Amino acid sequence: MRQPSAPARWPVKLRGDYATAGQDYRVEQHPERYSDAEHALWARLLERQRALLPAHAAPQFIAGVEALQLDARIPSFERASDRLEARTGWRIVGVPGLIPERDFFAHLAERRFPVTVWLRRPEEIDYLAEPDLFHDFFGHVPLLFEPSFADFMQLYGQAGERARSLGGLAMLARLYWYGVEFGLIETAQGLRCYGAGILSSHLETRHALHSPLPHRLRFDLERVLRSEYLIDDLQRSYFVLRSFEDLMRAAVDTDFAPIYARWRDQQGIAAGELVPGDIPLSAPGA
Ligand code: HBI
Ligand code: FE
Repeated sequence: MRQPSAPARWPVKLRGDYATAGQDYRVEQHPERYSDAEHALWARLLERQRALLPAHAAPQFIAGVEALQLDARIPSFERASDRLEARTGWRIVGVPGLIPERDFFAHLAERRFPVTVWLRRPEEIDYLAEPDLFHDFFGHVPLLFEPSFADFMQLYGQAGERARSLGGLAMLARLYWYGVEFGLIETAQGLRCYGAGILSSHLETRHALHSPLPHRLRFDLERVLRSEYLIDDLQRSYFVLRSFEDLMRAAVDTDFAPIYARWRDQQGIAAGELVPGDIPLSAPGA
């Protein structure tokens, strides 16, 4: 039997309690154990991000937040899962924090989204180096109410094992980064954010839409698979979907194997660099 432990080769020391995790890294949430101070911090984070949504978030993300009926208490994963499962068949499972890729993919492939059970400290309200409950829950769960995106996430989990056998894991991780954590989408109101890493961050949300610095490029799957990323700074490029159906279709229709074979051993495209074929989209004004 494998003893669950924090994933090795992560750049920061992980703070979660991995000793109590099951073989698939699941832990109980125990919503009754959060302190009043933790609920208060959740409420602050929620109010601050919720205020940005009308002008910054994709309508599907906003609809997901509404469906979750969040309030000033840290949500129960069980209750949220019941709402989510009724809509797209996904459930939330508690985890101690980052888990090994293999286990993460296995949950996604079964339509289970791993959410970290602990909340950041008050002094980390603007930034922390590993995902916490606010990032995982507020950032990721709302879009799982969107049917195309929900299907894409399952497909992503299924693609993991195949990528491993083809030496494509590092490339596939870039699709998660740019397509799930830091994605933008075109809407009738202009560019909007849907990525969890954007919408769980006050700074990144404003940067993604209003800063003159980053590129906002038309989403292209092969381009994304070749693109390096920054894990500890505001992004220098974002990729823009036309629709969530497009993301799903690109993932279904593309044979990843020849793309891995073509680029696996090459240097990736540096963060913020432009290459021939890129289609920059105009920013919606500062
Ligand atoms: N574990 N809990 C958790 N959350 C993640 O987002 C996550 C992970 N393990 C691995 C991982 N992400 C990355 O390898 C992605 O590229 C899949
Ligand atoms: Fe995330």
